[in-house]
Amino acid sequence: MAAKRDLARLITGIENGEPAALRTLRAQYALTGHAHVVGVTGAPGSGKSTLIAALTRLARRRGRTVAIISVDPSSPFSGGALLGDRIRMRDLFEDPGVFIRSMANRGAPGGIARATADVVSAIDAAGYELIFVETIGAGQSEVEIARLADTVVVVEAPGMGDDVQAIKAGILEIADILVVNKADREGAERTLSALQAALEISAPLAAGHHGPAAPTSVATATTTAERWQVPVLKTVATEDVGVADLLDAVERHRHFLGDGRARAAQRMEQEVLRRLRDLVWQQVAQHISDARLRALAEACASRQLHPDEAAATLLREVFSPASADSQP
Ligand SMILES: Nc1nc2c(ncn2[C@@H]2O[C@H](COP(=O)(O)OP(=O)(O)OP(=O)(O)O)[C@@H](O)[C@H]2O)c(=O)[nH]1
Ligand SMILES: [Mg+2]
Repeated sequence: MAAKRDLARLITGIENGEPAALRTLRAQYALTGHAHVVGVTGAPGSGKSTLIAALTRLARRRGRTVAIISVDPSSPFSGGALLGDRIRMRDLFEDPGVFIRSMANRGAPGGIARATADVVSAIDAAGYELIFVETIGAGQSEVEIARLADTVVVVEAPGMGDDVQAIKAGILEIADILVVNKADREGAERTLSALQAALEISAPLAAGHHGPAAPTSVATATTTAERWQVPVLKTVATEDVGVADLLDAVERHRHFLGDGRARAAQRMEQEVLRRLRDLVWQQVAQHISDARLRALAEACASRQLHPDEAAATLLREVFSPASADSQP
């Protein structure tokens, strides 16, 4: 396994979009695809970091190497951590078999989802077996990050409003495992049954965030035996209660996924298209001159040209520069 220091440096390079780091990443690509990537998402303060810390300690006792990526500025894993939290997790920071990294939340070229995907890839290539990715479960970018994961754990806590947060945020659909953390708190049972009820409603429609296309044939896709039953588990992360059951469920889900080639290919279609979109935009943007853009914008402002026409004009000019002279 690569030294933590080297890995940390590579990740900084990735975050800064350094060409050398991206070259290394591409060169190492064949080494990736072995880690089990587990997304842990949920409302702020639901106990995601505490739960990940507990899962990590247990996974270490089971002999696995673990990495934790936190896409969450207020996390105990990141710089803004409360000192007390960091001290409580010092054993993890000092364990050579544990790599912890928080993502810069802003400014990553290509967006945080892309940067996170690349960081996961770097950690995967470095040989870590289990990778936890912590995100706050709100908004599109978190859902996008969750999609990177093989297994998505959605964490709820009781008493965070009458409605179940996961349903509101629309992240129930992406959950492979649901957790009611802080089960020592009042209202845990209510949250648990609310989640179970919500699951029963959505279960016939969705088969986890990987959708029904993962099985290799239509015949297997329709058999219930192939369908993952989303478990709803209770935990008290601060007291290690239910953590072993949760890690068992995570491992069971990995088992359920199997070697995952078909699923990976399906996910790669999206990945390739996303990168194509970025690439096309970069290439197009390169060829648009500020002066030309300003001229067209002025034509739009004086209502001589519709913005759609302006955009179409620019596109045409980029792909056939020779005809540019004849344009308005
Ligand atoms: N009573 C109780 N408190 C818990 C439990 N799990 C976590 N906490 C506490 O809840 C607070 C928030 O926990 P975190 O692990 O930081 O929660 P988080 O979801 O990572 O929070 P953000 O990263 O800020 O979204 C901390 O003070 C924890 O000690 C639990 O099971 N029971
Ligand atoms: Mg956190």
